[in-house]
Amino acid sequence: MKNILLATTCLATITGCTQAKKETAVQLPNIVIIYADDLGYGDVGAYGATRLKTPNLDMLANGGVRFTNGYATSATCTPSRYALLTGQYPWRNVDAKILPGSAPLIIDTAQMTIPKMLKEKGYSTGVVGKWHLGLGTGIVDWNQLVSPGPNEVGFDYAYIMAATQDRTPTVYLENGLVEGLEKDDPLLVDYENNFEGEPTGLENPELCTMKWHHGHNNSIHNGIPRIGFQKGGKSALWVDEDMTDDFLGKAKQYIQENKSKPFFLYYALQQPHVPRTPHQRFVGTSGMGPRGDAIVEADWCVGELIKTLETEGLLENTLIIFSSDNGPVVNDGYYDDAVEKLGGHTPAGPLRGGKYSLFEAGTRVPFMAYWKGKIEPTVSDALVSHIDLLSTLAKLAGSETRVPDSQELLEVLMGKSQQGREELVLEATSRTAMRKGDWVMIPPYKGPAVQTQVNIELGNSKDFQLYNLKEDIGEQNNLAISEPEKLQEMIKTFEKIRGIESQKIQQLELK
Ligand code: NG6
Ligand code: CA
Repeated sequence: MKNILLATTCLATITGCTQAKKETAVQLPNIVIIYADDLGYGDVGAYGATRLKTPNLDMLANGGVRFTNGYATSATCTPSRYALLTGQYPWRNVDAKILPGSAPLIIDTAQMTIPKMLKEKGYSTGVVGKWHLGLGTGIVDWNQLVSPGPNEVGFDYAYIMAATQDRTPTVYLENGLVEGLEKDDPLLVDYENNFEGEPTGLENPELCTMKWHHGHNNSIHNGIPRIGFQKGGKSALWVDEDMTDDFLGKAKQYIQENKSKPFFLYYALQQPHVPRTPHQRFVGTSGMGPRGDAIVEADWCVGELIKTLETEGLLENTLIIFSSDNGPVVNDGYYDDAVEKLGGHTPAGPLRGGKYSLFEAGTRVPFMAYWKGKIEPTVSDALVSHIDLLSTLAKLAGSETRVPDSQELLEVLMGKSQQGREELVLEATSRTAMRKGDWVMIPPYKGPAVQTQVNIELGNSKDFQLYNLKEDIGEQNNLAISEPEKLQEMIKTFEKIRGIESQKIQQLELK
């Protein structure tokens, strides 16, 4: 009985007025969230990509609900993942910023999370892939149990990389322990100072098979210079080109081992974040260099996961949600031909900006929900955010749990309603903006208009910006002056949610 939801069914009798309550056993669905890293709105066939082929993502998008206004909460990874799991806006937590690999866990172990909520309903919960939410409480000894981490915020099983593929430590952790570590070769990690005698990307370019463009010039592993220093732990270091198979293998295994009860799997793909290291069998498959090849590889992973669910007879009882943590970036710090081989492909699709940007491409991402036999193929223009998944999945699992920032939108997720959110605060590198209805308002911000190293427009301007996304999806016509009433309405809503005093907004944002 543990794994069933007791649903109440009302039976009307012939007389029409007598109702009897009957408890019907309904099996709770498995839930899989597949979360790509830096995949853009325009990187998926179903969202308009033509040169890049993503048949498995297209199957999910075209066979389920394909959201056209689906948002990550942030234009970078850590805040987005924080909000996804906790249902809380990342700007409420000052620590929800891009983290070094040595950062402490930023989710409070007392905080509600999707896996915690689902565990309470009898689910097994697992995370496989990129974590990037910090580990431990301060100074981590990588040679001991690293805790708190995913296991302390709701996951029964965790097989993760600590931060990002471009950050040390370049090892996997399984339930808090570095996998494959040998006692006589301890792993040391430092983000301030190098370890004596250890080569770096800066001093030893001859040891690098992948060249750094900006940042990424500390410790070298597998010919790739990273962010952060590390030493030792040689037996535990990952092989970048095998990462896809390593994570996919664990994700499949998790499904196979947990199929007898409802499970929640958070499968956090590392693609197409830098360094892009597709396995040899994907090299050259996109004709667009490693970024395109990594997307083809990620799409293949999605197909393999679907196949596993199908083979295990679970596909009809599994809700699959696919999205990306933030928008696209082409050159994010390595010379990898991504810019040169882009051709006519537009990772952001029709949107302006990209990763790190307050413009739409920073946070508006591919977002789809697929459930064979339960969700009808639908294109939904409803405004939805990853932040809503906690309350929405709670409703699905029969849980009473709700958290304030997270709206319960189960009917929308199931494609039965197009009544999404009314408004949403967007975040990019600690700056915030306001989406409401068809409109977006970006307050004035100091700082460069373009981040030249990554060649992305950040959304900064000394003036307020106001765009009507329905008529101007590419945010070309600033209507802040011609639509003063709309601007005021947007500012008011923004200030209310952000808790900023009206007359202070300009000073505050310009600080
Ligand atoms: C930036 C890195 C970038 C990427 C990003 C995090 C430099 C110059 N740039 O600081 O390469 O790692 O952090 O990306 O170091 S995210 O998707 O995890 O947020
Ligand atoms: Ca990311």
